[in-house]
Amino acid sequence: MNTPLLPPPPLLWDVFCRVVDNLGDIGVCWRLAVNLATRGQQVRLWVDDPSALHWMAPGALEGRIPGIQVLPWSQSQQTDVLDKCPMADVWIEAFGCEIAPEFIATCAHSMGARGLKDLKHPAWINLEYLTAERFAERSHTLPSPVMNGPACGWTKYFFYPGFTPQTGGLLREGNRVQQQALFDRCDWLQRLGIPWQGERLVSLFCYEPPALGEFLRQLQEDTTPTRLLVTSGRASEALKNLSPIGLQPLSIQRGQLSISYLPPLSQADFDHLLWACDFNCVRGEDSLVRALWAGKPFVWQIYPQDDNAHHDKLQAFLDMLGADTTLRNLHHIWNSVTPTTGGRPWLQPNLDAWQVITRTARERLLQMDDLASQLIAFVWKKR
Ligand code: TRH
Repeated sequence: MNTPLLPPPPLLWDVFCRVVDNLGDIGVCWRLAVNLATRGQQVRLWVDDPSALHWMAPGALEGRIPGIQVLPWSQSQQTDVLDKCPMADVWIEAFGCEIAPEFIATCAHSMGARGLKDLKHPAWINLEYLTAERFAERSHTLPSPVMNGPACGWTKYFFYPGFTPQTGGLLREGNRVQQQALFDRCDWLQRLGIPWQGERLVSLFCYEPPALGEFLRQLQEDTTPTRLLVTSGRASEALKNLSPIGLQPLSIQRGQLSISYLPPLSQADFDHLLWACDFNCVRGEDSLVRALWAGKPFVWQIYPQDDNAHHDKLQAFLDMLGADTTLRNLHHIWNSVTPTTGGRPWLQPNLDAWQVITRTARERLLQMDDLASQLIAFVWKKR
């Protein structure tokens, strides 16, 4: 008789997150922590600025999310605290944030002191930024030997999220498709107090795209009425700074355009927003992935880099997406790759075509193993 295969025992993961700017650092790390925890893992999330978790993940800071403990970064530098912490099986350095030297030293010394020198040190992973550029495939899982310090001789591994099976894949919940199928947008909009009358819904999560004013003008003059759902923070600030529109406390109406300003949403509700809308404006990294899973047409504002390195990254993404000319034009204008002048490149009549493009890419991406599952499998291979 065959013995049934037991699932591997849960591991203890230390995820390290430094908030540089915006919401993506903590947004990605929190989703990763949840994805690992729902796959039976234990996670300690060490973060220097957890403030956004108050609204992004209610209950997280109070320890109410099973399997996840949020800890202040400063404690990762306090040897008296660390001496009482069990050693983790895995370390994840998110986006090249460097683990505190005190943390590494405490772990290395404790292994030495306990005669564990020859045992495996924690699997050490440098989780990189998401890109569709080819180097992600080439660099995924490459080792990087540690050359000095108390961890000299250990090995870190690069882990690249990505859009092909040769990369680490994307963060994705196991029940995502079923949840979206059960979603009722009328209920959700009502719960948020949005006075929706059946008009087209467009979400706005962006930095300060120079084309924003032109976009709003087009929506005002369109034949189809639109309600813009503006996320809190930089997007609503960007609107405030557009003099012809001006910011109102709740909602405003101009021509065919109505605007509703949203409160900060939990990550779960941020997903609901993308599910509810007919067109999504997203930015950065995590919301891009969520827009893909939402399967609605979208425009992506890429995180800008000084030397315009983000232009190549954008092209690689559009190639991966299989974007047609109109969708490329829209992205080029939204990201100031081409000037905003002339043309009315967005919305009708291409929403249907853009939706097909998104859904086709989504089908392909759904075939890949997700990032958390790939991380778990990789760590077990290295043990
Ligand atoms: O905030 P971002 O622009 O983050 C960026 C990018 O990650 C960029 O690559 C990185 O270099 C930079 O940060 C440091 O966009 P992103 O990645 O989409 O993260 C936003 C997160 O905020 C996402 O997890 C969704 C969440 N969010 C909510 O949960 N509720 C909200 O109301 C809003 C507006 C966002």
